[in-house]
Amino acid sequence: MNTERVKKAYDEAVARYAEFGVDAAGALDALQQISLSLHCWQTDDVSGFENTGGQLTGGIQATGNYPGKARNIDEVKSDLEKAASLIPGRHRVSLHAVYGDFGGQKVDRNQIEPKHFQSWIDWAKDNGMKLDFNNTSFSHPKSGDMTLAHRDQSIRDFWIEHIIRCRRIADEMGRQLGSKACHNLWVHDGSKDITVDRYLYRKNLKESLDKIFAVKLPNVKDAAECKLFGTGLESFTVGSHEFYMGYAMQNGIMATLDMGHFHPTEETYDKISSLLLYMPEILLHVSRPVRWDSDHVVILNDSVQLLAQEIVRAGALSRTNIGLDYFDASINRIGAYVIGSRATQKALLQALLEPIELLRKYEANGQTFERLALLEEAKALPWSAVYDYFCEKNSVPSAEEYIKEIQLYEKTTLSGR
Ligand code: RNT
Ligand code: ZN
Repeated sequence: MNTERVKKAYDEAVARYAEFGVDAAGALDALQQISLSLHCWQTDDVSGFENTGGQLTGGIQATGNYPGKARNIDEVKSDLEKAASLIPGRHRVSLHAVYGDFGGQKVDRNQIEPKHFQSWIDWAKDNGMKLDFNNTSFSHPKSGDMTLAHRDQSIRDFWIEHIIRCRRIADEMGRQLGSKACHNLWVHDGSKDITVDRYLYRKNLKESLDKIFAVKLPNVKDAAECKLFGTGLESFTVGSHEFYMGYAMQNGIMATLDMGHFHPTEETYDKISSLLLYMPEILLHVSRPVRWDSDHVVILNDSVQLLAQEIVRAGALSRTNIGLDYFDASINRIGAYVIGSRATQKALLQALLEPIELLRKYEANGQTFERLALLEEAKALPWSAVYDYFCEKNSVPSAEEYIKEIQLYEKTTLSGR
């Protein structure tokens, strides 16, 4: 876009926001400080590089077969670099255990070590990025319907070992990169049909977690992710929201809120102010469920806007780790990163630009008409001019200009795969 026009529109926007006492330049400084954690698994539809040719299991699914899927670590890196070059600001990358650099060897999940992720750490260093990490308990012959909650002690032990190793890898990432790594623990454990021994499975999961977290690690921020249900595991999820909420509070770890993991009529944002009264930090998986936890690409919709508003209104930016989690195999995958990341940033910026002082005053005075009217009017304030300027300031294409960059990358790079 024409840089001068962007600057002019931005200056106009600054003046308009100033009429509400909102400091638009200050909002951009705040946005600059927010790092999103880009989930590596959008590059290859959650396949990873164990070279076992396995299928995605564990109640999750990536649908579509858009060409250009990353086939090796170099392609994942190249795609992440391309996406990052089209998203303003400095961001993190979240890896899954199956994305290790195994050098063609068969390394089972209970054998992975920090050395398998050293090339990722070096890459992150070279690119000025920080890393986060996730255990992979799905898509494995020993995972079936249950892992940490399994009736069989030897299966539980296998997965306990895997996750302790994952936390050690995260610790090493955090240590070398000088920024604590979030380790997100998610297991799909559940069952398809009526389950009568629910207490037993939950007790098993709790005991497994106690063993996993008994190992204290200084460079890790631990989180655990709940879920309502997975496909094929519709009747019972061992790690429900209440389960992990209790566990996280009792054990000083973070709860992860994945936007796809609640009832369709439930909104994720409303959980934030409750959780943050009891735990110091939380982790988000920004996603877009469509009818179920279908992990569509994040867009600027009500749920994401409500989430961003709640974080900003609660003054909770520094206590919220913002990760993305979706895997759409039906569109250009780099485009998927860029749309979702930029939508999340736009929601945050809108929230940072909200005329909150006046809204709070109205609320305190019981002026509910005025509050609703200003909330409506705030939707139309020129936030997009501020976002375009943010892109230009970060030397990243503004507005729709990234579309042609992605088309070009598809032509020059992806189409050869
Ligand atoms: C699955 C969880 C989990 C995964 C990733 C791949 O329902 O949301 O976070 O999406 O670990
Ligand atoms: Zn998730």
